[in-house]
Amino acid sequence: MTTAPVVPTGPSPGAAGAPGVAKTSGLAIASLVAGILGLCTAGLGGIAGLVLGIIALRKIRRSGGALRGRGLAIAGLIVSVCTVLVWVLAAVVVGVLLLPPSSKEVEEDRSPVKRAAAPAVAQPALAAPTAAAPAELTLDLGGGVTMKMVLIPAGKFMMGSPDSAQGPIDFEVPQHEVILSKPFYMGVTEVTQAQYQAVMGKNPSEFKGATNPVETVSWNDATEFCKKLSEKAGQAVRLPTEAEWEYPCRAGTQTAFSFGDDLSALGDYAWWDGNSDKTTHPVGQKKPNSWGLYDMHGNVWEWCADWYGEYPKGPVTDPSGPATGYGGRVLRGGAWYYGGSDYFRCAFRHCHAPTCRDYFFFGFRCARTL
Ligand SMILES: [Ca+2]
Repeated sequence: MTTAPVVPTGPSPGAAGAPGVAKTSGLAIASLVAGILGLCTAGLGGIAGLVLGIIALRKIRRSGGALRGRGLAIAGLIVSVCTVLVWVLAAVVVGVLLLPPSSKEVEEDRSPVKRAAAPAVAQPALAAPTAAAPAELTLDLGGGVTMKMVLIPAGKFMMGSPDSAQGPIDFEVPQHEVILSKPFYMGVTEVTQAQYQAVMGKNPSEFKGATNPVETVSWNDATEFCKKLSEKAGQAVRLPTEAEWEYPCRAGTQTAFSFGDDLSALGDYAWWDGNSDKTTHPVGQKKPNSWGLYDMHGNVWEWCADWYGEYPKGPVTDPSGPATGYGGRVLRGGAWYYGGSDYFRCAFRHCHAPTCRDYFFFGFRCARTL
């Protein structure tokens, strides 16, 4: 096209072939129109415009510039070329969009964030993970009465007393590793009389007080309370196993008490013979241990789920005690009635018949399966 003769601006003297001029200009116009139409018809018109424009230019060149329409033909060609380019570009874009995703993109699409946004039906095997368990839990016992619990993490600890410990009771040894493989909730306080009344409709306690711990309850009474509360609150409430009691009592320590080995600090954390004035006291008045639990030492003994029996000789996971034991259920933590240091140690074990409700210092606290 760059070598084509210059198109005269005026009518050629030998322009006898007017029909030829008209025909060539018509081709050029057709080229332009086809190119424009090509913009709207996804390329086919553009190709037609190209063909028509080239034919027009060839005829103009053969005529030695006698034929008019070169500008129109060139314009038609430009539009047509642009149309074809747009068409190719559109085809490339569409092709990219329709290409199967790369393995990386597939992996990213399975990320938790995108998974959570995807319909559950479309990704049944990749359901969104459950929300993390809250650190605290409040159970509704009805009548405005609640029970607060805290999340106890899964973990491991050394249960019992070392052989060399001063004054360990025989059944505190051998000290052994316990793994608690699942987190669980533990009552922040002993079960109060208001809580017991709300669930059981009665209060057997000797020392009356809505916020005092319930006492004069047997192991059977305690398990019945947990069963009824589970039905009422729709929660899996139960007594803690003995290991589930000692683990949060220690709260990460291996000392005699959760606050160390200094007996002189006992009064800051526990109601015992030295400060109780011979009665129970409202729960939660002394200092909590570092895991937020009150009265793990003192106030009332706390029933545990296990039968009382010998400890295993090696590491155990999620222990639940012997099958029958020695006829008694475990009690832990000491009580307001008792003096000395032994009864309040984290490792100290006590027991009594599960039917016994003769003592005004036997109480309990609840655990809840996660
Ligand atoms: Ca207690």
